[in-house]
Amino acid sequence: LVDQGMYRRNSYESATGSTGSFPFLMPLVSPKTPDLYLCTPIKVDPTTTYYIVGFNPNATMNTAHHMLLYGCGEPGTTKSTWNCGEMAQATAEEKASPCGPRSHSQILYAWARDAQKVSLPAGVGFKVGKDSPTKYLVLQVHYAHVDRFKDGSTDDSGVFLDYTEKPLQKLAGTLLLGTDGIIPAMKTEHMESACEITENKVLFPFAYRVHTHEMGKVVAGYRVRSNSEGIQEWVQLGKRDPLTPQMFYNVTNTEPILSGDQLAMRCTIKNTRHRITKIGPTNEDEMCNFYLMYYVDHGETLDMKYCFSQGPPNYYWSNPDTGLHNIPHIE
Ligand code: IYT
Ligand code: CU
Ligand code: CU
Repeated sequence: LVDQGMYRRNSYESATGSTGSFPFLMPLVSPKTPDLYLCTPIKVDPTTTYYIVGFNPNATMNTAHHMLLYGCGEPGTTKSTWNCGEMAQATAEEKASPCGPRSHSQILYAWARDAQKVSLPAGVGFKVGKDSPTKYLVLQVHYAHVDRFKDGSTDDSGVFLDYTEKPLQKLAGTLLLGTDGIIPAMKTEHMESACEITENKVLFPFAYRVHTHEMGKVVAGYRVRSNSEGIQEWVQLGKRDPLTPQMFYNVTNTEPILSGDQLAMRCTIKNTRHRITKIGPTNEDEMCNFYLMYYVDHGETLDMKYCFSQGPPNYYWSNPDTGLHNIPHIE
């Protein structure tokens, strides 16, 4: 799976060639500052197309607070590890991704709280390597407490990537819905976003993940379809308290998403501060994200990777400028 020319440290890959389990682990790091976010990259062998079909975590909540696995066009750096947290200088527009600037970037896997192994649906895989924009994988591990490293102990938290080289027809993709915007002091705000699917593809949704910071109350995503009478039918894809572990969960409805459907999301954020809170990368800021994982059967995943709105006070579902009239105020 890995380009051996550039990265040799994970050299105990399966020898069978066509399928295997690649250990993508932190290279025995010893974090010394609490709340450190460490990233490590691997370059995928660019001469071969691989399909990642499962994720087997090698971590415990005693050590790792959370882990995220990103697919990137370019990594943020080619150092073997780097501090990829906070990024105080990053603006909300730059988004807190450990991929290179303006590079292709998507989250493939998320782990928190002793979550178990996950397999994609049978026959579904994330395409990486030769015939894919994902040329690198970046693992991010959040080390919240570092007491156990005081004596120089090291850590190899990470994830075993189950992969195959046998071509799969069903390709997995992620779509990220989110908002910008501000939440007034001492106010509960709804942050909303919606986009129409305009590509002529059939999406089979299978997992979702929500993300906010500490003031998030609920995040929900929906498929919205106008029926022949022009009435909008709402089907829930997922809804969750964002302060529960922010990993991928099964969608609540697996009905296909078709061209012409809208995808809509809402975050309810309760600003308990006596000052405004804006969308941004730090804990002093908030975020509002709904990730949808889907597969397509034959053909490529969506060109559309993001669905972001300006959020409050400029954008709500009911904004007459968006064409999204009559959207009920569901919670
Ligand atoms: C401003 C914002 O909403 N940032 C999110 C979403 C985001 C993720 C990725 C934006 C872009 C990306 O390439 I991947 I552009 C955000 O940073 N979310 C956090 C992580 O930092 C990714 C999260 O846990 O979902
Ligand atoms: Cu964490
Ligand atoms: Cu965030």
